[in-house]
Amino acid sequence: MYKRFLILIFFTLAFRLNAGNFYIDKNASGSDNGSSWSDAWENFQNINWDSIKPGDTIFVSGGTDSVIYTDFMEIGASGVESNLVTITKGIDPGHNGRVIIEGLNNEKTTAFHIEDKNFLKISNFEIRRFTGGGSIRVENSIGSVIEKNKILGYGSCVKIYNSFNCIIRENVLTTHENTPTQTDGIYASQNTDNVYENNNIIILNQDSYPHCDCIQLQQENSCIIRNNYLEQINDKTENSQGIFDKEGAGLHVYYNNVVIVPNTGNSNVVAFQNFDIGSGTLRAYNNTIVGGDKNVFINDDPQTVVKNNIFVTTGPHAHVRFYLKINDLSNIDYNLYYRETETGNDVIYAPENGGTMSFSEWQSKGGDIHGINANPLLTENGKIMQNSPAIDAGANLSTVGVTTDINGTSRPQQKLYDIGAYEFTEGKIISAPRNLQIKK
Ligand SMILES: [Ca+2]
Ligand SMILES: [Ca+2]
Repeated sequence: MYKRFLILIFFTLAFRLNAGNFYIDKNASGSDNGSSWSDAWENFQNINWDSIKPGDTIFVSGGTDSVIYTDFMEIGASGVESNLVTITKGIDPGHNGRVIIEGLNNEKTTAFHIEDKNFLKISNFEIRRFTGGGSIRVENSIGSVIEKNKILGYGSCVKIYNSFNCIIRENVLTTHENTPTQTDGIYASQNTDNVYENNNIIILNQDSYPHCDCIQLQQENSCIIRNNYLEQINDKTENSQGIFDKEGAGLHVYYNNVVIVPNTGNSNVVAFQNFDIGSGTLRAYNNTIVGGDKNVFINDDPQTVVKNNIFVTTGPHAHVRFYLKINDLSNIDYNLYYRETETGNDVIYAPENGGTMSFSEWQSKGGDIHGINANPLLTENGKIMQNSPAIDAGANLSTVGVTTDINGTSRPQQKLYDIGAYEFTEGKIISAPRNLQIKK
């Protein structure tokens, strides 16, 4: 037994020692073999992918301040589950500046392309002005991680297809201000068990034609969307959605997201739509959803659970819509509804008599028995202020995995769970603003 343990240690160490570092620097002028900064590969095409093994890291030089690459990378190696292959910005002095990958005048429409390769991590790059679908594009991949990149998209920022157990996290994504191209923050299609978390996504595109969503999911099979700050800053009144989740399957869990889509009139702030072929079921917990005149929330799922969410709308139309009969209306509870106009309706519950109803009528049907119909007192970025009625008014959702807020602050603070994405912590924690943007 002891011997077997030693052998195990030996192999673990051997594997670790084997994991290597490789280097790319467009300003290097050595042997171009990737072995050191001085002998770094001089462009992305010169990478010898056969030499890249699980656990290896490829560093790209950012110089002392920044280096701009007009280049693209077709990923040619895989990691394994316990040892990813990492592609990231340099960390050594003289090489730890910003790595900017420039799309205009580029031969390719995407900066990084993962296809049929697994367990990769792409992190800490600045990518701008790529015109294709996905400045980072992932297809048929298992266990890959797209992390801490800043992308200015002239098309969609991150696209991921037919992949499994991938994570898109802590990216700062924004778009061109006026282009007829679809500029989604994240466009995901036909993936299974992916996680989309802690991203800041701001859609600036004003063009009225393209369908620009902060996050769009198409036929996604089970996913988690949590701790994201999602905002549309433009004049579009349609084709501009926060989360658009269509024809999914499995469990789709959204929590601690702030979604702000103030101008929308004819599209949705958050839409969960099974249509004919979807069978997905939604769990929406502790989101703060602020929208224009209608369609803040659409749902096609009779088994849905919707708790601890703030729904705010600026107009008179009902903003929360349940199209199908909910099997158990006690699953829709502890939400706060607020309509800025004095007249109008709060909820559309389609199975019941045409379905448009005030908050009190909704409660008389059995919805939101512990809910609130009052101004949540939000800041511009969706935080609750002191004296907000959302403070200590939520259900304890620790059993379903909600134990922190959008900033990682543990729940509950004070006595009980707050409603919405933020737990109120007056004077205790200073956090960075979530609506960061990258500049051109
Ligand atoms: Ca879209
Ligand atoms: Ca609290």
